Amino acid sequence: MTWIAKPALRHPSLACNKVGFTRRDYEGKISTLCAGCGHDSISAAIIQACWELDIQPHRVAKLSGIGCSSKTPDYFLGQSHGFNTVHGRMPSVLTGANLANRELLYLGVSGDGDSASIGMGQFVHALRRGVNMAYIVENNGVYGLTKGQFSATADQGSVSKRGVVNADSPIDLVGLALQLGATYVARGFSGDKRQLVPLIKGAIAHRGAAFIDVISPCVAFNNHDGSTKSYAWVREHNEAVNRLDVIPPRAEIAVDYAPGTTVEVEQHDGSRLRLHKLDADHDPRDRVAAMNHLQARQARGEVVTGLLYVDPQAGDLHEHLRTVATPLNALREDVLVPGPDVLAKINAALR
Ligand SMILES: Cc1ncc(C[n+]2csc(CCOP(=O)(O)OP(=O)(O)O)c2C)c(N)n1
Ligand code: SF4
Ligand SMILES: [Mg+2]
Repeated sequence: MTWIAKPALRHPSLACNKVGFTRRDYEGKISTLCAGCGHDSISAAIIQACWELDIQPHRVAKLSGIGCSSKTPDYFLGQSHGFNTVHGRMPSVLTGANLANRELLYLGVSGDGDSASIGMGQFVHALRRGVNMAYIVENNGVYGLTKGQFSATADQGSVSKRGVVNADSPIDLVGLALQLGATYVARGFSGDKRQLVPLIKGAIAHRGAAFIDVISPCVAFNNHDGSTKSYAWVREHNEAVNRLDVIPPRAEIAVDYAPGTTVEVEQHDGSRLRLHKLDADHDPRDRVAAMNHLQARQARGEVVTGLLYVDPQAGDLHEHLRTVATPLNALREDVLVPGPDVLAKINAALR
């Protein structure tokens, strides 16, 4: 059996959010992943983030490729739109859907194999075009679904379960996203929900291309000594640059951070990202500084997590293309096909 439905029973005393949904309403089918897989923790963080943001489930479109990670949209947001694409093709399908209907919130879920190998050509263009989405890579350094081959994000020198040493240079998707022009770039760890939930909330509230690389240990094939994507390794080498709070528009402001250690940025939708700086050197509004910081810490063998970079006033693909405010899929036929007279005028203007 590849999926198991959850019982529909709801305890009447479950807490509801502002739009009347319980946390259970954001769940999906019962996961069939290995017990302890980091991907399940990421699904739980997505559920929590959407519930806390008071998002109406029908406003979300979740898209994925192929892999254990790409199976996970079946395990959350069971009342949302979903599209499980071909391996590595999620970004182009998401881009097309976003162009057709700009009113949905787009959640792209992928794996390190799905995005950093077969889907690399798609991944880079979705980011550089500024597609309005929250793009999450569940990064375990292996192809989990096909039995644990090294993926392109596996660190040089890391050792597979069978004892093979990886000789290839790794692709760091965070560094790549910064270089490509993504306007919200973060790294999380599936084992740190306190950090991950606000990172996801901030990405969903962000307008533009938001990317989160989440280190997500594969307990079946990449959680042994010698792996740099295991629970033990990431816990030992995790260097968080900040702690994030996301304050939705009109929410009461409660200050709980020491003055002088907090950066606050307001996003398009009026939400505020409040960043408690753990590393005094790091300014998340400076792309070049973020790239330097990442490289410097990586050279020391540290896994940098937190919100690395944000441009709170970024534009998105619709702004770049100057599309109309009405979603294209809601335009009537007479607007979409204005007839030969209008076409003749356009042609005349181009002569
Ligand atoms: C076109 C095509 N090529 C290869 C495969 C085989 N395949 C399935 S999943 C996968 C890699 C998945 O790795 P990743 O995206 O890291 O997901 P994980 O299972 O690790 O979460 C591959 C190569 C496929 N399904 N389709
Ligand atoms: S094989 Fe790895 S990635 Fe796939 S479900 Fe099992 S632990 Fe998770
Ligand atoms: Mg993987």
